[in-house]
Amino acid sequence: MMASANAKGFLSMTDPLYIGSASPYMEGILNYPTALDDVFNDVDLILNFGYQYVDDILPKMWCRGKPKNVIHISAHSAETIKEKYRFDFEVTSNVLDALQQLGEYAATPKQHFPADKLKTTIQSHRRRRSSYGRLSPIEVVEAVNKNIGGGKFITDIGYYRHHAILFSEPTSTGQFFTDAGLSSFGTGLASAIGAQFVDPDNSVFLIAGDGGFHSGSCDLETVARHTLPIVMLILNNNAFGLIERYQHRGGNGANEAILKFGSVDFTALAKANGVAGARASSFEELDAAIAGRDRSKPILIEVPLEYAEGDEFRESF
Ligand SMILES: Cc1ncc(C[n+]2csc(CCOP(=O)(O)OP(=O)(O)O)c2C)c(N)n1
Ligand SMILES: [Mg+2]
Repeated sequence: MMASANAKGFLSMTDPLYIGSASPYMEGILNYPTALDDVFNDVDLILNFGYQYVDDILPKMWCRGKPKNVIHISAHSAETIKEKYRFDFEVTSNVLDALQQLGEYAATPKQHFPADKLKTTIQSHRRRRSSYGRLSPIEVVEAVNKNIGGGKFITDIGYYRHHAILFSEPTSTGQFFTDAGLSSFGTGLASAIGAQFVDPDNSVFLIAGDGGFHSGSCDLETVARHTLPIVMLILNNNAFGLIERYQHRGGNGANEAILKFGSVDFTALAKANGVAGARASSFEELDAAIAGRDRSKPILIEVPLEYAEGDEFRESF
């Protein structure tokens, strides 16, 4: 079983049948070029529950290896997007009822489930720590995982969010949110504000890139005015990192004039808006800053970001 990003948490990572989530960028991030082949090659039946094309688990990710039958089970018909998403059979029904009925046919896990290697690879990446004063996005996600408790985890849009999709460990649905549809960067802070209003008793963690955060940082004033105790982690690489990767792949190099920007002191920006600011250059510093925060107030923690070597850019759509 695999979860789309926003369905993460419907099963525990320790469940032997649960693979976790998938991102079109996962083979590059994990430096595991056959990850999707290993998961999907031998599969002959795909059951999609509540599937939405915008959820970022794309047909190209599973259309490999053995021929497959695809069954779409959802409260809504997917007929209108059949050109992009081909299924053989559609069940328009209450998804929970369908799941309960199917439970009677559930298979027992095989001894060597092919996705075990994927889970092991994910675990080995979790343990890696940077040593160059900058953090990898995986370390930032790990710091959130360690401190989140029953809180919520929101991402803005940038390359790092695919690391969050793979490495976050929500224990229930409704805990991890990323805008996999329109993917408008700059919306992360507004989403975090909404989440904190809806759930004032639990912590809300936002991870945002510097580029995306520049597009919505005016709402720091909103955060301060309502004393929303959001933990904002700003991953700063002075660049539109994801777009830089696409431009490199185009073969003509990257156009630095539109990808790179000058250094901005996000801690000073936070303070100018009446929000506490801090900076963390190692996993330990980040963990300490999050754990030692005043939980009644917002905090912005700027994190110098480095996409790790071996984090090859590769996308499967
Ligand atoms: C409103 C909007 N404009 C442009 C894009 C295209 N886009 C996707 S990611 C990205 C760059 C993200 O940069 P940053 O937030 O710094 O994250 P990084 O990839 O550097 O970690 C851009 C421009 C978008 N998704 N939404
Ligand atoms: Mg950036």
